[in-house]
Amino acid sequence: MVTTVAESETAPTGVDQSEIDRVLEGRTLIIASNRGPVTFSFEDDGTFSARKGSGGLVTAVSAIARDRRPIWIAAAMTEGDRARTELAQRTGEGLISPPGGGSEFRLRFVVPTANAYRGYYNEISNPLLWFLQHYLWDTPRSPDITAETWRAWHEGYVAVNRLFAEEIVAACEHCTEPPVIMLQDYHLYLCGGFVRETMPDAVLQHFVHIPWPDPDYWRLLPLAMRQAICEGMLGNDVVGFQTPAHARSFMYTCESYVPGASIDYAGRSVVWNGHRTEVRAYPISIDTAAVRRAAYSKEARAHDRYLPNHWNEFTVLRVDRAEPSKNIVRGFLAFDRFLEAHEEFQGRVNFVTIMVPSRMDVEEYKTYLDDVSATVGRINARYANVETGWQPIHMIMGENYPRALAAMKWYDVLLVNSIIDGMNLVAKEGALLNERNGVLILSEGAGAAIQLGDDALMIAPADIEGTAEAIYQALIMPLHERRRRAERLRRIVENDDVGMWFREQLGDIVRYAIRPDAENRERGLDAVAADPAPVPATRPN
Ligand code: GDG
Repeated sequence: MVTTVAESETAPTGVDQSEIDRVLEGRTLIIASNRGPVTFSFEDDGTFSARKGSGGLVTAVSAIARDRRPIWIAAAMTEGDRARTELAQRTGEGLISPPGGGSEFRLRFVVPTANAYRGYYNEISNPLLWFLQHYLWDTPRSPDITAETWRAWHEGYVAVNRLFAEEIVAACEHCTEPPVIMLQDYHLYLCGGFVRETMPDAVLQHFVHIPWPDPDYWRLLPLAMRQAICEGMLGNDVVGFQTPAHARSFMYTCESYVPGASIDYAGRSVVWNGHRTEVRAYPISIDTAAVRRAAYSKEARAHDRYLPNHWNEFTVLRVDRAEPSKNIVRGFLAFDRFLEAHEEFQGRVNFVTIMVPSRMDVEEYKTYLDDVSATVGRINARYANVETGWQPIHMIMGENYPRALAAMKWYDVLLVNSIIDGMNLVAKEGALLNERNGVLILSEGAGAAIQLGDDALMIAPADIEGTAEAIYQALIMPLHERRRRAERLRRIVENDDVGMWFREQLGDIVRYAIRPDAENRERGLDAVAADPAPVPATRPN
């Protein structure tokens, strides 16, 4: 059964665009994320060139925030970023503009030492927090929190979050009004609290792109770490999650691990240390116009010429970063089972897999990719037909966003079977772009299930037999049924552009963090205590 979102949990903020514009005018907007909107390279002739940063987060946020000319704070990822920062410091340039005079954003890089960055990114953020938040641990064996983890925590994660906070504060030096600061994702959980210590008036918001697990699972991290993470988040005025369930888990986690936190589950807020934090769900989406443009661009059309070599009478597609939470191996096992159970489809259906290599410096990712390759090899060996040259699985590897979008136009079935994930934007891109009334098979663990589940074939992510059956049902579904579902999916995505995701966050920032502040600036804790909403500290059933 598909979970529906209670209306009150996603209701629009009641703040219209003109009020957002009026209230935010004159306020500096700061966005902070680990990865920035561009990365620099140092050329032989002494100049710098810049390349657009990769990843869904950067694409989504930069597309919509640029009208407000934000200052973007990001970690220096390349030698070029570091050299460009040195140049800016030497010349007193302050903010870095992208080459070519683009004015849509200005940049400041945080430049941690290699050791600090390794601890923050390669030891805490990705192997620990990402795995925890996707429920990916094989708990009898992992994680092991050792002295080395603690060193990475203090010298890496805490230290780099402090650097981000310092850089944010420095960027606000000349602000006449308290700036609006929007923090992104799991790399920066401590940052809001650190900024609040120095700038009590700052307007702070944090959006978490990945799931937020239940308190029991968080217990696998030492109390001091999980408590610091929750308290850091409670430095914000508003915290946002992909789904209402993740937002509720956050409140449960605060109730469990933050002494003195008072939770209002009905009003969706946490009061701690004299400060109220609103807890909301903002399901992220795609920039529909930009995705369409990219899918029909010259670059994407170049792929239209050879991609059909991979298609068959029926084509099943998946597009993912190559990583364990996407559940790629089980998807292949389900396809194997489908071919076994429905021999009549052998030779007539191809499973095309587009995979973007990801985080190959994390051991589990490498091992997972090995598992994927071994599974593909085994299934292809089992079914390949030497006479016709047919092989069931076609694997296309490499970073190429236009190619991924071009492929989405063609599928008959799109498989998005992630185990537990934030949103899975691929489901939305496919629904928007597909031209063949393709059927979406969607995991209950994908955030997108809340919006798209009624018109997709839903599967439990570990259910190989059920996924095999869903592939069969999708391939035999009558045209009128496929068309009805595909049209509804497309309409849902068209009505839910990423612009709305951003506007709703700005609306809540205005509603909860700026308006009450302007009205009650001097009241401090009184403003919290005087709020008419009761603050029951108990969980709803
Ligand atoms: C996290 C959360 C959440 C595809 N090939 C390439 C490429 N893509 C694009 C896809 C899609 C995006 O990458 C992946 O979207 P996901 O939603 O699966 O995102 P994650 O990367 O897992 O990121 C996730 C998301 O944040 C946003 O909040 O939905 O749940 O895990 O747009 O079309 N992108 C590039 N090169 C490719 O070859 N750069």
